[in-house]
Amino acid sequence: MSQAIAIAHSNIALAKYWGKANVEQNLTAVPSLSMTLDALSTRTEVYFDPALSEDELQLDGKQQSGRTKLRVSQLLDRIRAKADTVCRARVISSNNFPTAAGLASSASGFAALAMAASSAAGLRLSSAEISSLSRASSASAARSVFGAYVALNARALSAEPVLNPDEFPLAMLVAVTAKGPKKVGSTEGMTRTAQTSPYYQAWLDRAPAVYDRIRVALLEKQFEALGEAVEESAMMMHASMLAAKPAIRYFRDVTIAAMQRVEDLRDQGIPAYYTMDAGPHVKVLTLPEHAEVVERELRSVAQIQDVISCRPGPAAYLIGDAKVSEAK
Ligand code: 2P0
Repeated sequence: MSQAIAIAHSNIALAKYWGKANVEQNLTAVPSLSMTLDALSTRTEVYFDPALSEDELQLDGKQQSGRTKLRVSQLLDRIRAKADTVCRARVISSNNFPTAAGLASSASGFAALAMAASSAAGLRLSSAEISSLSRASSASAARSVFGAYVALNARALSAEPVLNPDEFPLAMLVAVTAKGPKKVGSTEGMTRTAQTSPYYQAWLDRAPAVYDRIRVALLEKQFEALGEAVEESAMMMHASMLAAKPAIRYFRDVTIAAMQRVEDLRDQGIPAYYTMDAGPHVKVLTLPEHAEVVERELRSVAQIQDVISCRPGPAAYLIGDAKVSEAK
């Protein structure tokens, strides 16, 4: 039996991806750029076991079936094809944050799975190859293979690192507004937006220029220009979804209240900018020296349940066989 354990960290897109250029291969229609987060991670153990007749998936202590398990098996199938084996696997994965609630669990999840499973299968793949395997399952996962600031170009097979954390240390405060899974998953939401939103084409037309501004502002360490473009990317993406039929609205009243609080902070001279993904949570980008006050302000917003203070996180990595858990 061969086994491996990997840890990957979640990421939040500063420049958003929404929409596919190729559904079958899961290639993205627009370029995206993210920050890998140190405080949100997934730990995944993979055991290839000849005694198994089918793959098994345990997620946060619960045996999984259905679509979640199918997506895992599809990634394992790609690895089995590369490694020339038919051996089934037992996968044990846990997140240190709520699963499937818009905190990018599929990003860290599939990155950790691709790294652990390829290693357990005896493959020695480059980071770019692991990123490509992750992307085929979930595009945002391609970015979680790398640390700090990471780009995934439109139609790219794999992501690439853009900047080291020490070159531009930023803080991302994740305001958790509601626990539990979201109503419309990202993949379904993207399909509906592409098929029904009159603003989808406008999003496709404008997103690359906003991505360029985000990339340049990051490389030139221009925080205000970065923050303004980050908000623009999020709002343009959500506008395209809001115009879908039926509308895709991830915002709740608490989401709007948190956005308002961030704008109020800016009026008081504190540089902070919000971004939202496929869920009600609000993520606030600020400079490390303002992180404490921004966190305190967010905690005082009614209905915000928790605030997770993040800094740029590491690339995905394997951990030694000695640390394989006894419980299987
Ligand atoms: C992003 N999101 O760039 C965007 C912003 C959510 C909003 O990537 O269909 O789970 O598996 O490729 O990667 C979430 O979508 O979607 C996502 P699939 P994924 O982070």
